[in-house]
Amino acid sequence: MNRPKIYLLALAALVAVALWAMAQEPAAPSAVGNVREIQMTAKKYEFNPNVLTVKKGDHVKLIITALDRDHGFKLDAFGINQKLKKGDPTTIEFTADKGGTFPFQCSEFCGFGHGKMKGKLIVEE
Ligand SMILES: [Cu+2]
Repeated sequence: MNRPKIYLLALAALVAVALWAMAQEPAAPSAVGNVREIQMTAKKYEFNPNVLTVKKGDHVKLIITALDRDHGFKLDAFGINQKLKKGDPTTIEFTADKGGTFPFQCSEFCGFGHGKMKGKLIVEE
């Protein structure tokens, strides 16, 4: 065999291995729900978006960035209470395994409007 042919064979083998490796990627943790990635921001005194709608069974990945100061994200129904450091995107993951409407709120006192800094998660059955 001449050299170019060997290189081509080696390249083909590499491509085959790469394709095989991609095909072996583990399936999503739950076969039922989809992964829902939602970007949010938090600032005095609102979350944006402040209404989140997902489907029951979805694996929810919230990526929240506090813009103006530290805030918090508290979603009691799913046992979540996470501090959000200003400027650092914080990832919060959970599985929406029950249907309904669940309030969330800021859990880090951030000023006179803190008590009004809230939103809701709607999990559709
Ligand atoms: Cu607050």
